[in-house]
Amino acid sequence: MHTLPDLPYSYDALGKYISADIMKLHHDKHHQTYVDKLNVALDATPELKERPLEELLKSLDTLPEGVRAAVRNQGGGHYNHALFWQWMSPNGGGEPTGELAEKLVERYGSYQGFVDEFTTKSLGVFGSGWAWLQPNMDIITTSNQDTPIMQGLDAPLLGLDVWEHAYYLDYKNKRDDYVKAWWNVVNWEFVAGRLKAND
Ligand code: MN3
Repeated sequence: MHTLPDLPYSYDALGKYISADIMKLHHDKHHQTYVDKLNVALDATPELKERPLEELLKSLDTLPEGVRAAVRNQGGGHYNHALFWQWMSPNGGGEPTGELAEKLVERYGSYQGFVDEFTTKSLGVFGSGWAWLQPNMDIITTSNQDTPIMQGLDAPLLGLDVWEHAYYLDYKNKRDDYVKAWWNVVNWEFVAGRLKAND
């Protein structure tokens, strides 16, 4: 049984940038639904129930056809959102330091250069999807709930949900305002920890 992880902070903790209304809807309804639908799909395939979600996502091609789409969409949604809550923090924002900062500057010229590139790619996602920073410092995007590990890539260091459900209540159709605000809550400590774990 997969379960919904608690938010690591209160619903209103990011309030200035992302409202409690959005956090409640996004976590309690959207994420919960991914978890529930994943469990329903796996109920029909008991042999997959004990396998870690990451492993299922990395081997989508080998899964029975009847469950593959559910693992991709609902499992991907669960995996992405479980990380997304941790990628934000009421103590977030500012700039990364240490090895992460060095690597970003090496690749993008400056922290701002990285932010600009990541923002451009986020705004370029047509419809629903995500933008990612990979351990090799590539910035990539995926559609729907697809996640880099499905594509044989490393687990992302950082990801941004650009589905409308992530911002519509606060920002209506202005995805650019949402992305601009989001930089103020990015949990760089968590991102840096993921880079370290990848070394
Ligand atoms: Mn979402």
